[in-house]
Amino acid sequence: MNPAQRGVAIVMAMSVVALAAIATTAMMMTQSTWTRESELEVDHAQAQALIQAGVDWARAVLSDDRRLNNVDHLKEPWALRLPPMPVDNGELAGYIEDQQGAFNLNNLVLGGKISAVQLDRFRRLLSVLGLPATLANSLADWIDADNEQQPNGGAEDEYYLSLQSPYLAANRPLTDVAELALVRGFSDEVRARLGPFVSALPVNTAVNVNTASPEVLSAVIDGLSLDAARALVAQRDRAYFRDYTDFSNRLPHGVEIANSDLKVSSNYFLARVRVTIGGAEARGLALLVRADIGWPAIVWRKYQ
Ligand SMILES: [Ca+2]
Ligand SMILES: [Ca+2]
Repeated sequence: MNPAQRGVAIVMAMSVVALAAIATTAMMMTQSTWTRESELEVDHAQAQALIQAGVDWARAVLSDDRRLNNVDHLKEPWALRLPPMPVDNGELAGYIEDQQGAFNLNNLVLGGKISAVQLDRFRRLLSVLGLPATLANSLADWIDADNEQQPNGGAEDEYYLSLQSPYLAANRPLTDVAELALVRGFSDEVRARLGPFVSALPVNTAVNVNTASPEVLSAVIDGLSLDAARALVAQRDRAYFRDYTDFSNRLPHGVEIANSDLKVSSNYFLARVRVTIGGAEARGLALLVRADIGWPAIVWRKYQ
């Protein structure tokens, strides 16, 4: 299919799920007593049904994509942002983000213990973003199983119990990037700067070199400067990496990779859906995990 045909196919797939949701909502509306009091509740239910339709659209698109190929890059249909689509009394819009194009913060710890290699990579990411290296220590302590504080900015129970509203270190993988708000040093400013480059996935994952930003590529590949990573991404925009060998062949002279934690495909995606009904806006997001067959499973979902 050419890009225009693909675009049409996606919009059609989206329309089908959206229509199903609208039908459901319409049924709920007929059943409810149409009083002023119930109006807000119906709008809320309608918004949730539409958000679910948006998430199902994302699942359908991702499942189709896996049937067609085992490579994931930013020119594929799943990566297109859809223009807002009109629905009853409002509109629905959404897009999908590859979570393996980001640095998975949970990679810092493997089997409860800090990975020195991953800790170094995360420090490089922090440095590229102009953030203090000490953040790597506090986050590693937050995730690792033990209660032994890392030097230089580390923090375990003793630190968190000394806060005005005390709590304990999680000592397990992050469930969501939003949890960073609890970790020592991760202020609003830090999280705003870091947010676009990180994810928090339930298992240790590889980085997809077809979707990773220059910042992330430079962090996870030894000897790849930010400028070299930018040049590589500019080249990738013209021709995506077909496989691992293709990627390693196109690296700058002298940069060697010898690790299996780089890939050209992804399994974890975030679906972001926005619904506007009668001027009110609702947002939902869902972390999806894709298997080789069938619709991706929902790891978690949130309404905002
Ligand atoms: Ca694909
Ligand atoms: Ca710990």
